[in-house]
Amino acid sequence: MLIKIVKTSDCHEPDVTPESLYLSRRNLLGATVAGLAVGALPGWASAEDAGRYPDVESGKPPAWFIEKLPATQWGAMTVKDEAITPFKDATHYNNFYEFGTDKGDPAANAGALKTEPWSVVVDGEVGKPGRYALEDFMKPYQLEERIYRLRCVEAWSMVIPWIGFPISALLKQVEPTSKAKFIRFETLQDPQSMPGQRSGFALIDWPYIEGLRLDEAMNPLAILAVGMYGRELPNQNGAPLRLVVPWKYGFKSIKSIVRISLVSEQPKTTWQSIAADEYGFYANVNPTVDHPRWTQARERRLPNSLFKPNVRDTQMFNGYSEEVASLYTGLDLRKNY
Ligand SMILES: Nc1nc2c(c(=O)[nH]1)N[C@H]1C(S)=C(S)[C@@H](COP(=O)(O)O)O[C@H]1N2
Ligand SMILES: [Mo]
Repeated sequence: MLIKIVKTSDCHEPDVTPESLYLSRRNLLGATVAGLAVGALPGWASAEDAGRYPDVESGKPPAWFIEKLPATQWGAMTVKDEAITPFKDATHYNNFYEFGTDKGDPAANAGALKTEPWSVVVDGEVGKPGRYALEDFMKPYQLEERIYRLRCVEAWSMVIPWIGFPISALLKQVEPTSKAKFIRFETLQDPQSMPGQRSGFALIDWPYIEGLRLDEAMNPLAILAVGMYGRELPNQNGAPLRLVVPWKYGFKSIKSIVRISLVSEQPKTTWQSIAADEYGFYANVNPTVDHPRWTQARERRLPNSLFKPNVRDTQMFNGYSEEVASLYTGLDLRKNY
């Protein structure tokens, strides 16, 4: 069976996180959540916005991002009683196999990704197909901050303040035809800047592909993100445009998107193609349906360590049942994992 041959590939890691990664970290949570401490302010943001995440570094964001930021609606649909994961952890413990399979590889290697200029193609079953420069693609949308849990299928989780806009707003713009039943997303393919695409790690048939049913994509929780922690997305987190679907396992939240297609058939997604018995199309977070090789009943909330394992119970739909459970009435979630 395929998965036995390709051990290193699988979207799993040992249960013990290297403690050195976390033991030395300052705990920034109190300060960042309350937004009280104002550190070095990046020149591009208003003092108030920068004060939300005072310890976050930023390069020089693109002009379109700076222009949109002041009108951003902060803190919508927010996880209120759980600490935000420190920026350092959210940007140095990543899955982005285009840049390598170790958690530190994306931070180490994604600097080579060129995100400006960037274009996005919208095609398939839409009334208004097109190819857009990112700044034009973004024009119709107002940005919102959404503080969401992110639960990886590997049983770790974080809480991340994203900046983005609902996919429903995009669908309104592009006018899906009556044949459109799914939305399919594609990541950039560029072996020159993405070492994972040219390594011997040939398991993934690049580019990375993900998809949603159209009604899932219409759910207000599903967003396309262009930023996090009050700044633009770091490359390792999927700059300049990524999907965030917080009630599904993290692998659905595809990074560095270059193509969005409305399609009539369920798209064949990357992890499903690698091991369909382990990673399904739906990938809804579900504590009662275990991965064949580990339990999904619990998760490690990062940052954690050997001494502070920070283990918590996994919630159905990652805690978003109220918003999304009705999408799946009548569907056997054990079969449609
Ligand atoms: N193109 C692409 N998108 C991807 C991945 C990837 O390897 N390639 N990994 C996925 C997985 S498994 C997870 S858990 C999340 C991690 O997002 P983060 O690194 O911003 O926390 O990105 C998802 N999106
Ligand atoms: Mo993941």
